[in-house]
Amino acid sequence: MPGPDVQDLLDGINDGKRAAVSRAITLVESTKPQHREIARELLTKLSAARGGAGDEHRTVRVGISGVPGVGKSTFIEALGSRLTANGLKVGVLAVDPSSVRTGGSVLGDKTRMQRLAVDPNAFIRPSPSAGTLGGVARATVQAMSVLEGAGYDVVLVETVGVGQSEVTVAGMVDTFLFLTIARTGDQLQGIKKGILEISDVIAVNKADPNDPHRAQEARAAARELAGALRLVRSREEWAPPVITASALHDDGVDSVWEQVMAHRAHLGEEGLRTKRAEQQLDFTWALVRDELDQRLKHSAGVKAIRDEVRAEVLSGELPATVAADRILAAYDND
Ligand SMILES: Nc1nc2c(ncn2[C@@H]2O[C@H](COP(=O)(O)OP(=O)(O)OP(=O)(O)O)[C@@H](O)[C@H]2O)c(=O)[nH]1
Ligand SMILES: [Mg+2]
Repeated sequence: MPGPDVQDLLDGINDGKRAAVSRAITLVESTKPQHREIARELLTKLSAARGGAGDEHRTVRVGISGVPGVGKSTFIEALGSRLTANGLKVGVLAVDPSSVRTGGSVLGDKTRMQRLAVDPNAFIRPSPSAGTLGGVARATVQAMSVLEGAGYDVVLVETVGVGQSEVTVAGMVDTFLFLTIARTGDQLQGIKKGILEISDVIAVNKADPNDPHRAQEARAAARELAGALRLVRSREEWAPPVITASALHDDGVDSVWEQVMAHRAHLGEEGLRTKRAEQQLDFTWALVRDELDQRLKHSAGVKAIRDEVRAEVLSGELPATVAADRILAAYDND
């Protein structure tokens, strides 16, 4: 990709042109130094434009997580279609750690979002496939800025609830929605405590209205989950609501959205500002750590001693503390 013209892109984005949005996101996903330079300029100008309008908190940022197959994409299809029907512009981004692993992007998902995929008021972008989770997060946050600059009202970020990705996504959105399916008793233990700690709204999906047994199971699961949640989150002002829904039948999806809005109202203007500011600070350090990690990996000095240090640590000659000091010294001397 040749270096695109920033003003061209800005004009296109301001006009809400999808092609410009698409090109801008490709730009911010690029890891090439010369692209990063232009991307920085673009993002600075976009954020200045938004700040000037005084509505930088206008876009609703929502993270949606849950294990594979729980119905995230189906839910986004139902919710997104409702929102665009109400005249809102909806962006859908994905943070997919499996695409980090395989290097391929996994939103074959557009098949689960057939209506949204052709909806002129929706923009779906698969997970960037480049590099580490940190790299994907960086690209996603910037893609979000592009969408906000282009006047998108809602940005939904889908992520699979495995590994660290949900924590990463929770750190870039206003409200974090956890989708699960009916699980009770011992199965409830399978839900990681960590995810309950970061969720703002929880929905038990696949509570199909045409399947009373399943719907009833979902309600029972929701009650149990609400109980478990009270133990984990007893000291907080916001008690995350647990409700049932059926994404496939578009049932209860509106109630989930009401709860997302209730959480937003609970945060309030000032709370939202503080939350986003703190996220920026956390993200700053995450970016620094990620970059340092990359530099460490590519350091010539470290490369030169890596095998030797490895062998000595494995044979027991070299204690870990001394080995770490030697690696850091090699890095510093680069
Ligand atoms: N019965 C029923 N099936 C559902 C519901 N929501 C989703 N499904 C089905 O569950 C399967 C997985 O749905 P997806 O939306 O692809 O799930 P996902 O969480 O996005 O999955 P990954 O992207 O692979 O993590 C599909 O066959 C959906 O049709 C629901 O409310 N009820
Ligand atoms: Mg999906």
